[in-house]
Amino acid sequence: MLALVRPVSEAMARCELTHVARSPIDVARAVEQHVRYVAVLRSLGCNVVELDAEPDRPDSVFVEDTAVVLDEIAVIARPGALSRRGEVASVARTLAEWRRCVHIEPPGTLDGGDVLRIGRDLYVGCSGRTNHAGIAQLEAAASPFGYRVVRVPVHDCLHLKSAVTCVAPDTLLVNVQWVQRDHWSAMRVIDIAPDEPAAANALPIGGVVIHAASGRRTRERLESAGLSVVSLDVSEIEKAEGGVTCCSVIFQP
Ligand code: CIR
Repeated sequence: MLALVRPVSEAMARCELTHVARSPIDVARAVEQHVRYVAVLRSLGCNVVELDAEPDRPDSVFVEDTAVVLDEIAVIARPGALSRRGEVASVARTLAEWRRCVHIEPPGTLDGGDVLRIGRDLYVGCSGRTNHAGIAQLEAAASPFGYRVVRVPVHDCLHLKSAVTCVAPDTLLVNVQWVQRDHWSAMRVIDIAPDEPAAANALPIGGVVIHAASGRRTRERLESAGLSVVSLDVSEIEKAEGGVTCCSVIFQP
């Protein structure tokens, strides 16, 4: 697997925040946490490609939002937050090495954090960041390759993948306060621990689930379900309303 990442911006303290109250971010600590995150990706067999830092773009570490890489094409996002639109150019240039790039155009907006792929199904969050025009453009780009797009309302959180992620081929980790589980009736569902609302964001790689250390009780649930978990302290990334999926775009080169 190839993992596209970008270093933490020095300006991260000026990040976008929607559902999280602003609290001081220790950028040096965020940098250390990100270095450990990248080391874990490498240890799990990912070939890491690091984009150049974008020091003036506070949220640029959250590369997940900039693109959706399918087997056949890369869909270059058009982030819902105006301050993030400039992040996509360098991602598109880099991804062009591996995929034909299709761009989401105005008035469409789409954040990669809203796209959950399960097989040939793309579940797309109707969130504050991703609009119907953006989803329709994603559908037009992906459906010729046999992908089915399913629109999923989310509320009280930033992205679909704040509320639900796939932790194993047949298993989801879900916060049912933020998304309804009935879109996935055929799958096994693990509920997050109720006092850890942000804990549904998990990143599975090669049979291991990367998960934030702040979700200790949810981690216990994952392990009780037979999953192997690597827990990472991402406290500063969480203060920027990010999680473990947001800091990479992972695909088969
Ligand atoms: C934002 O609001 O855009 C950033 N502060 C956080 C983005 C997190 N990305 C993600 O969950 N995919």
